[in-house]
Amino acid sequence: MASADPDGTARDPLARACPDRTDGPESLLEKRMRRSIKNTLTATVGLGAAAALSATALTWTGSDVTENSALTSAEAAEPGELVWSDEFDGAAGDAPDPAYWNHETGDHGWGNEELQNYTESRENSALDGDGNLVITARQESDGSYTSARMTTQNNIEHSYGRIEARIHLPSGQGIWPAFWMLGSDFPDTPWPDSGEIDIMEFIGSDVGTVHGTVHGPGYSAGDGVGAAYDHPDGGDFSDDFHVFAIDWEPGSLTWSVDGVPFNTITPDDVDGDWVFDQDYFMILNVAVGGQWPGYPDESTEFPQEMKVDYVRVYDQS
Ligand SMILES: [Ca+2]
Repeated sequence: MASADPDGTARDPLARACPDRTDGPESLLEKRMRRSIKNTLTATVGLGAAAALSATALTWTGSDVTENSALTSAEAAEPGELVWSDEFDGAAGDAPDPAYWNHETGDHGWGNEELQNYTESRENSALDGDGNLVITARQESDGSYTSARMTTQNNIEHSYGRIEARIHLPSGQGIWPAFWMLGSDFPDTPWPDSGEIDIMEFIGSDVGTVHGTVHGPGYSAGDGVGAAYDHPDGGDFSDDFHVFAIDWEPGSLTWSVDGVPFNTITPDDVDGDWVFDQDYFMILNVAVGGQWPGYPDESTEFPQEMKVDYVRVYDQS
């Protein structure tokens, strides 16, 4: 586990969201959006997984043919063999399987001035008996916040293929759930050189949008490279379960939501070394507060639950 640095400030990968302390959430979002504009998918409402497999008909704005081709080739393949999954079957109140999941604990802000104390308590992470892992962010009686952050480091580490999770997101001002990955050489190789792939981040006050981003040497924190994806019906991503995935090949990462691809990143898109040809481990967490999402206010309801139906890893086909 990545616990050698108890105060977390030196190596914390979640520092990705605070490039400089003068950068407010809006300007950071603008920065991310600016980088994402060229790959923004427009108005392909109702495109399901099957249609996504023939992605040649997608409509893009401001993109060129080369990028369309890259997307098509990345999405044209069926995922390969299922090589690992956690379906979170088990009795209500059970711990997530310790053969797969580590808990990272602490209340040091995690590099982003976050408020929560991550715990190993079943109050913050447990199976629900209906096939889901539930990570619960709580406000305790003393006003403090608790939640959970779980990783597969040293247990499940993988490269390439499809990495996906089916998640019912929490929401609210200051609520910041994520499904993401770090290079398995972390922390021996410090972040951001170790690399980070954010399959899904969600700012709980902005329920119509999810974000997919990479960070590496020369393109980390607010200079991470990625795209935002808006709910195709103008709806709320916390309304129900959604499937968040990357399709990952040597030299290419494609993000999708519910089978709809919305961004592809290749070495040409990053201003530094491509650090995505190595094994990565997975992370699930719900942060409370931080420089990007801002902080809970009187509108924020607790507890907030992130329900995860499954996490699945497929080899390349
Ligand atoms: Ca399940």
